[in-house]
Parts: sequence; structure tokens; C-alpha cells
Amino acid sequence: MQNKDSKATLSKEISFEEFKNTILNDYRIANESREASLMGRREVLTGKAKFGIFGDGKEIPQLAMAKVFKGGDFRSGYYRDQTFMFATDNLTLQQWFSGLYGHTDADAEPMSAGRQMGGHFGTRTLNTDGSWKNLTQIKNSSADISPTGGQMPRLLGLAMASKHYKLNTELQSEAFSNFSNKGNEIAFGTIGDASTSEGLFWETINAAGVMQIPMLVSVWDDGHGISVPKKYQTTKENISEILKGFQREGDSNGYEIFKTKGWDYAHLCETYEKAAKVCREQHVPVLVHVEEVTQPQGHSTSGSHERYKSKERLQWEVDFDGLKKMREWIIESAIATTDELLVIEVAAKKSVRDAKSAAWNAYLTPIKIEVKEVSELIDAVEKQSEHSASIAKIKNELLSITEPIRKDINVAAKKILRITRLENLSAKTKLSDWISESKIANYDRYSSYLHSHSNLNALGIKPLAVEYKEDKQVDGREILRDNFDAILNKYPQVLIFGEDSGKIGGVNQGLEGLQDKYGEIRVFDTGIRESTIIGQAIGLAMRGLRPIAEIQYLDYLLYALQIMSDDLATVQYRTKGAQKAPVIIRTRGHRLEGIWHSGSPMGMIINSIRGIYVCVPRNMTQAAGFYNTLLCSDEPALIIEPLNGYRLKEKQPSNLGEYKVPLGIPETIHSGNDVTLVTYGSCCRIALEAVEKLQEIDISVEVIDLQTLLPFDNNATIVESVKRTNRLLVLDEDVPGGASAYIMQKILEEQGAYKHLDSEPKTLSAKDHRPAYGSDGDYFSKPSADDVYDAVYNIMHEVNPAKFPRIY
Ligand SMILES: Cc1ncc(C[n+]2csc(CCOP(=O)(O)OP(=O)(O)O)c2C)c(N)n1
Repeated sequence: MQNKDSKATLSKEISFEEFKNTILNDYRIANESREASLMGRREVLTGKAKFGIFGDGKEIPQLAMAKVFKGGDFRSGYYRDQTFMFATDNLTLQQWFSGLYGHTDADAEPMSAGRQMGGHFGTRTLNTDGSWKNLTQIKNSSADISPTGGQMPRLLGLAMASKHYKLNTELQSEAFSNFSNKGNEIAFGTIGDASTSEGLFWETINAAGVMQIPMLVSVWDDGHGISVPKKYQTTKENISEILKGFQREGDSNGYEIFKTKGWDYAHLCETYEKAAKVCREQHVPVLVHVEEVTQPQGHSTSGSHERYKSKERLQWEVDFDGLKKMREWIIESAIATTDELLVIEVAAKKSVRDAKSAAWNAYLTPIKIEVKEVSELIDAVEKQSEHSASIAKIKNELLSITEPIRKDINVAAKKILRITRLENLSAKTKLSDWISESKIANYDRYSSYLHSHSNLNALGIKPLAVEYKEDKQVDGREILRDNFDAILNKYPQVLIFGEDSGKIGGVNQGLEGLQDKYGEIRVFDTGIRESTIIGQAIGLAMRGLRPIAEIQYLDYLLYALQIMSDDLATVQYRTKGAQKAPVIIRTRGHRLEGIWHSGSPMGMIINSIRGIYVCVPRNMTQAAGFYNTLLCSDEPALIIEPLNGYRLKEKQPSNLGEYKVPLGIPETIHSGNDVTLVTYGSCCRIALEAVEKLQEIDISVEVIDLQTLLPFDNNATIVESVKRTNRLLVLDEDVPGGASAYIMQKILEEQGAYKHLDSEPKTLSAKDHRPAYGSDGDYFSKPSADDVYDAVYNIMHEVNPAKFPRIY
């Protein structure tokens, strides 16, 4: 019907029988996928699942995309892509339902082990020990995230990895053969039409056009973003129309842009064949605008689309439903008969029903077994207790829940132990043991894999002391530069990039001369685009490379913070260890001049990126040691170099690229007995300046440099100092209640230092605002050596007012 050449396009040298089988197999997948969506919605509406967001209406384009998706390729997409996942054999119907129920067993629900809502897809790139699988054999999908448009920055890196593997011949050895076949892979992106309104979409599109990388973006255009129509989303209501300026012409860089319709199976297949060919062979980014896509059940289970779609639109969606149109095309093209299709349709319903029941049983059975076990433990307590009636009631309530969750069991067990708290019953032991064991099991279900469980966990990397052959003083930036040189030399998979990182070697010359030495493929400039610099790093790291992504100043990390928080920090956690992205983010910060070059929003950062380590070295020797440690590990980290330290002299280490500073190990940089002063980064120097003056008046301060905020003092060493001094001052240049509050919580609560205090614990932080540029902006906004002097002195004044009378 739509295309008489379709057989030729689809079949290529294959017999009619094979051609027919391919089409009918696709038709089966599409029907199963649709049926799953319909049944999934019912599961939510009847309360078995909590929320559903489905791929109905987007089935046919995804079949076409799946056809050109090869082993080694990567997808970065969103919640509508179930049909693609089925068609690439990455997902079974039963696993799909397990996702809907939030099954926490990774064997049942391999995408996220119940950590993500159903419809968030991903494949396993790691073995269970955290080592890489052979990615070239897998049709890979990077793990989805819910923020729409958030899949785009990562996509950039996934595509860029192909270019890197193609051009960096050092990586074409056996050692890297698990990651790429000479860069022959495409990174496929999918996005809804409304989400193209997001800045991340535009930033990614522009960057890929500049870089000319094999990125193939499909826009599933169903005309709405939940209820908001294209009229309010997209200029001219047409994304490919407004992207026309990106079309490559003559020798220019840019895109190939294709348009097709979401219900036209034959044209979709042809389009994807062409699109993938140009993308893969020429390493050109491609956009496929799939128009006229439907959404038969509306956006999600949270509402109905009748509220916002006109009758005409709803009727059009029925008439142009992809499955209906594919069915008509198969019959009109005499590929199969109505009866043959009917058999497929009936079988699809049954397969889905069976998969649903199997998934539900697999989900519920272990919980029911736990209910039974605990009810038996409760029985025993009931028999011994004076409160048997109340206990029986709680037990019966638990047993009467038809679809229990683990919370119900825990609540019942705890209620019983509370009721019987004054009774000395032998049967209680087993019940409280069960609670302890359940805590461990549920920790694994819900809290594990914030960090790597592999033997490359950053905390397990063996430290190696810095060595000095001679007493040569050099600028801090030279230590970094020479250390990066050693790193680039040692690890061919390392690439360093950011704004001004390439040609001029970084705004502070920490990469001076390294582009000349290692080439533009290893050390290079990017556009001003912090979110996609990080996304680029995530995608590269997911494909086995070791990016060091530079954000020019800490103050501009905010542009990247969303992607760091939503994507990078959650990679291991949201996949329960199925994927990793060992990105190293390099930035510089804390103190310089003015509102945007002296920020230190550390509280905001550390509280939004749990899952990423945060190193805050006081000088470049320590910073270099952190790079060396992290490159031996498989975890992401942020290293904040002290911005005012590049030109300060430091002793030149002789084992650059080798020595390793451990994470989570503070260093005492000045010994003392009266007050413990805890700080980090640029504040260390300020603290030392003040402490020397305090010594002159007989106040002895112990200064501890935290070195890393995440992790925090793994061996609880700070409390040992407080045990001796009995006084604590936390110095930090974040806002009041920022990182200093975090540090206090760790020391007082987790390390129990409150027990050893003889004076009120104090924080000294910056003002609530960022510092003004005026020459005294720093002095009057951030803690100075004078402020430290006063803060310590005032603590001692309270202790001994006679010896330390008020000064001001
Ligand atoms: C950053 C962000 N903002 C808002 C949402 C809530 N939200 C979820 S889906 C959606 C609409 C997306 O529409 P579109 O991109 O066209 O995809 P479709 O669901 O239509 O396939 C919105 C607003 C979100 N998930 N993320």
C-alpha cells in the first residue's frame, strides 16, 4: 500500500518466506507490546502496580529502529521504548511486568531491580563482579532516567566514544576489543517531541553537529507533552522544520535530517536503513523526526487524555493507530491473511497474560513466604505472652493482607516486640533476629550499590606515598601538568577535555603543551556547555574510556549539577550495579574574586551528588594524588583544585602519575592541644596562618585537613583529636549551615564527639551571600585568618576569661 518497494527494502536477497517471517515476527512483537501496555494499565488501576507509563502508539517506529541496531551500539532513550527493548531481545514480557511491579530481584527485573519505575530501560554492561562484559556483543541500552531530556547529554558521549575508538589507534588493540569495533557503533537517542523544548536537547544537538559523531536521534512526535500541545512547545510546531539550519550542506558539518510517519511501517524501515547507513559509515549525526505518532491510552496511568485531546484528534489516533495500519499493509501487500494475523493477535494476548501472571507470582511468592515465616515466629511469642489477644490480632491482620509488602511484615513484627517489651520471653529472640536479618536483606534491596562493589572500589585502592628526589620548588600548576602528562602516557584510554583545555592548555595552564604532545583526540577544547561536558564524559565512561572532564570554575558546575545528580551519581545505584561510569570531573574553586569566581557551594554539591566522591585537596600535590587514585578505581569523582594555588610553590614530587592519595583519610597538618580545627581546601592555608599567630599567645590548635568530603573520615580519626582537645571548630567557606552542618553532623553524631566536648562546638563559615568583587569582598564575606583567630580565641575566652580577656 504505502510502498510497493517495501519488500525489496526489507527483504534484500531473502526469500519471501523469510521476508514474511520477519514481518510477522515484528507484528507479533508489536501486538505483545500493545497488549502489555493495555494489561499494564489495568494492573495499575486495580492496584497491583503503582504507576504505569507505556509505549503504546510508539511500537512501529521502534521495530524499525531495532532492525538497524547492531551489537556494540548504544541506546539512550526514555520510557516509551519497550517495543524496541522487546525487539532487540533485551527484555522479556515477564521482565517488563516485573518492572511494573517493582520487583527487587535483579534476575526477575534486570533493568533496575525495582529501583526505577517500570519503563526505565537498561541492559547489563557489567558482570556481577563489576567487570566489563564484551559490549560489542550486546545491543546496549544505557540506563534511563526520568527527567525528560536528561538522556541527551549522555547520548553525546556514547556517540563520541565511537569517534574516539576510530581515531585513537592505541585503542585498537586486543585490550580494548570488548568496547568497540574500530568505532563502528551508533549511539541511538530517543526523545518525545515535547521534551525537545529542554535546553539539554539543544545543547546536545549543537555539540554533536560540531563534533560530527555517529548519533542518531529519533523524535517520537505525538503532538503533546502530557496535556500541553506542540503549539506551546515548539516554534512552528515542527522540530525538524526548525532544525533545518543544522542540515549539512556541501562541505559543512551538520546533520542529515529525515522525516517519516509513526504508522508507516515500510517507510519507517526504509528511513532507518538510510539513516543508520549514513550515521554509521560517515559518522554524521542524524535526526529522524517521526511524526503522526499516537498515544492510545494517554500519557500515563495518572490521568486520561480525553481531558485535553479533541474528539477529532482522538478519532484520528484510532484511525492512524500503528498496529491497525501495519495490519492493513500486511494484508494489502498480500504478505499474510487476516486469519494468520488473528492467530498472532490471539497468541499475543495469551503470552502477555501468562507473562503477567508469572511475573506477579514471582514477585509475590517470596513475600508471602516471609509472611508465613514471621507469622510462625509470632505464634511462638503469642503462646508465651500475656498479650496473646493483641498479638493474635496483629498477626491476623498481617495474614489477611492479600498482597502484602515487606513493610507490612516489619510493622507487625515491631508492633509485637513493642507490646511485649516488658516480658522476658524466649520466643522473642527469633522474632528480633528476623528483624535484624530483614534489615540486611532490605539494605541490599534498597540501599546497596551507591558505590561500586567491585574490587576497583575507590576506597580499596592502595595508597602510595609521594616521593621527592630533590628539594625543588615549582608552581602548583606544574605539578598538575606533569602529573597529567604521566597519566596520559600511562593510560591510552584517558582523554581530557573542557573549555580552553586543549589549545591553550587550560585557563591555569595545568594542561600546558599536552595537546601538542598527545594530539587533539586526547586533550581538547569543548564549547561552553557544562551539562553536555558531563554528559559527554558519562557516555564515554560507559563505553570503557576514562574521561577527565573539566568544568572551568566551580561556580559553573551548577549548569552541570543536574546531570551529575540525576545521571552520573545514580548510575550504579539505579542499575543495582549493572552499569558504571567512572568519570573524573576536574574543576577549581573556592576563593578568588567576585560573585562567580569564588563560590564554594559545597553543601549543595555534596548533598546532591551522593554516589560521586568529592575531593577537596588543599594543594596541587594532593590533587594530583587523587587523580592517580581515581584512575585505578572504577568510580566517579569530583576533584576541586584550590583556585588560588596554581602559582603557589610546592615541592616537586618525583613519582608523578604513581603516588596515590587515599580517599576518606584526613591529614593532621598542624598538631595542637587546645582546639581541634577541621577544615579543607583553600581554608587550610588560612587556618595555618591564624594558628601560627595563636601559638604566640599560647593557644595550641590542631588543624585537620579533611581532604575529601565524600567519603568523610572513614576511620573516624577526628574524634580522636577531640578526645584530647575537648573543643571543636569547623571552618568552611560555604554559607552558614552548608557543608559545615554536614561536617558537624558527621563528627558529633556519627563519630560521637559530643561526649568529649568541654566547650560549645562552633562553625565558622562565609556570609549568606557570595563575595563581592570589591577588593575587600573576600575579607568581609569569607572567613579570613582574622576570623579564625577570633573564633578560636573566643572559645578559649570562655574557658579561661582571665587568661584570654575579650579583645574587641
Ligand atoms: C525535567 C522533567 N520535567 C517534567 C517531567 C514530567 N513529565 C514526564 S513526561 C512529560 C511529557 C513528555 O512529553 P514528550 O517528551 O512529548 O514525551 P511523550 O510522553 O509524549 O512520549 C513530562 C512533562 C519530567 N519527567 N522531567
